[in-house]
Amino acid sequence: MTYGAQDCLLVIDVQNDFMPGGALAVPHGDEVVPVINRLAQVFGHVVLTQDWHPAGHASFATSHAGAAPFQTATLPYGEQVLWPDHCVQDTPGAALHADLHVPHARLVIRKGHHAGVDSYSAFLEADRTTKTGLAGYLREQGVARVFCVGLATDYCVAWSALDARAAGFEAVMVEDACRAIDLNGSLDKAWQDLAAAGVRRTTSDALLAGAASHNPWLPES
Ligand code: VGL
Ligand code: ZN
Repeated sequence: MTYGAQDCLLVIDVQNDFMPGGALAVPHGDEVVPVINRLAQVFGHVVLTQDWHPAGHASFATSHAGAAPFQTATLPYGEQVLWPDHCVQDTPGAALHADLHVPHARLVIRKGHHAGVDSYSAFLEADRTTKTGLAGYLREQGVARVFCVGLATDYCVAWSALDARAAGFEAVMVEDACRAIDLNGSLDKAWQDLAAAGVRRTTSDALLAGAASHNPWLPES
């Protein structure tokens, strides 16, 4: 496997609120940070995302009378899991993890910013209609393949990989560079959906080994 100008590392939601102790903690979420830092060194093109909700967002349980976090609600665009308040715009919880070190990241996509619509995906909001602009950006940059990493495997990373495929990109999940929430079987379902959509799986070791032999972006040691 080689990766170069047609490849992009897509780093999903490596934010404080998804870390242990955070508002919507993903178990072992912090463990992805050093893995992503290593991987990013062999990609010339890196895009980051931030979950970026206004206060009172429709995906927050606190916005629905009588609702508790991790229940579901029916919103105008369909079923929505209700979450604890998280990643509120411009709060410390919405900031990227302080140890994430990707100085050459070119673009940060902020998603979930419409008050009434969630967006797990970096490409398409939960109404399945409103685009973030990422597909157009990647296409203009000549990207053909995206490598998806970050948090959470079964929500924002999986939805982004599926939508990458739907938009015509090759998509690869780097499984040890992701961690899951795993709510009511969501992780098994995500891997099934990903396989059915033709999303491939690899590991950071395999990618780094491939980079050592082929990748034009690898810094000389
Ligand atoms: C996410 C739930 C709610 C994620 C974001 O980044 O996977 N999950 N908002
Ligand atoms: Zn969110």
